[in-house]
Amino acid sequence: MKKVVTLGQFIVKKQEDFPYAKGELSSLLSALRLASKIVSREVNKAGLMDDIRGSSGVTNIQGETQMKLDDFANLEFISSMMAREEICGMASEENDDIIIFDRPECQDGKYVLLIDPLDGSSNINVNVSIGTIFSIYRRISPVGTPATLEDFMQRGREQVAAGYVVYGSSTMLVFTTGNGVNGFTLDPSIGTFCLSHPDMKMPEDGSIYSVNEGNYRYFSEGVKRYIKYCQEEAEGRPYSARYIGSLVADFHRNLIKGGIYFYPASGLSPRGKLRLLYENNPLAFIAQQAGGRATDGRMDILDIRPSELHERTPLFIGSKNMVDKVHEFIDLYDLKGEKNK
Ligand code: AHM
Ligand code: MG
Repeated sequence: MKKVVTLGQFIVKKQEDFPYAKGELSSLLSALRLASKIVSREVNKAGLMDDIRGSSGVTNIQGETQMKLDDFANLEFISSMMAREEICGMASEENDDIIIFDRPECQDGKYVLLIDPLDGSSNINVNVSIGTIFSIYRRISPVGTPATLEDFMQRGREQVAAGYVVYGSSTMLVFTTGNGVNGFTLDPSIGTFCLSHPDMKMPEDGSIYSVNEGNYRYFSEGVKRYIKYCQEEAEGRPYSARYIGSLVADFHRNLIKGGIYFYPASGLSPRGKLRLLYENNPLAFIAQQAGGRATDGRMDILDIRPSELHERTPLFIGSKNMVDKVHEFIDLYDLKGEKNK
């Protein structure tokens, strides 16, 4: 019989891999595991309960209407972290400012957590996959003092762990602590995440491109030319267009099958749409650990020094050779100043 490895067992076993192993990071991951299961339960019954599924009518900092499930997930992750002592503060895509955990025990916490509690929330009402994305850094401010903004404004390269949960046809938690990427599927009958995708590797090449092509006319010449390249019927093309509109789900599929996701800068959104700290950095860390690549069209996402908490950047992420290819087009048509046609 095949031996089942649960996420709990895996975390304990791998504790020695963690760079500052004293058990805090393991414990923090366990807290995330529990909160994810609770959110997964609520996501699964969202269709049954209008009061949860409906819009709360509150507008978040990005100017979007928050769904009630967003609120639920946000509060669940915040309260489950606050109840523990591993982290001294959190930043959430749903909150304007950082949340400082000021209990003395929390001020001794070595880590900060950044989270997009429910990404792709416009898909909740239509029973399409959504996700949670998280990112963990060691604090910069001294242990024993309150967390500061500086603790959150680190380059993606400084992440000690990152992951996502995809609430899809099954719920999966995928994470890295800088030693490869592992995926765990929730067995709902026993409420346990089991190792289903050990040592995940993103194929170097792929034949899927994921982009909101409705924005095509607003894209730069380089991006337009790359999209045409994906569609040209030569050398194994056309590629398949697959765009769910839930970054986690699109990324997860491309991680397994090979592909590229991009949300470029455009005339509509000059800095792109996605947030560096809550979405791009954690997925870039996972992509890098799985052998993929993530850039903003110019530089590696992981090298960008953030200048504000809710900063947006363009994102090109996925199979390494596909990201390299889109860069060829950007270099040729955008950076070298070729005129739009
Ligand atoms: P959200 O954090 O408000 O849910 O927005 C992020 C989402 C991504 O999951 C998705 O890839 C993208 O926005 C879709 O945007 P668009 O509808 O502009 O294509
Ligand atoms: Mg999001």
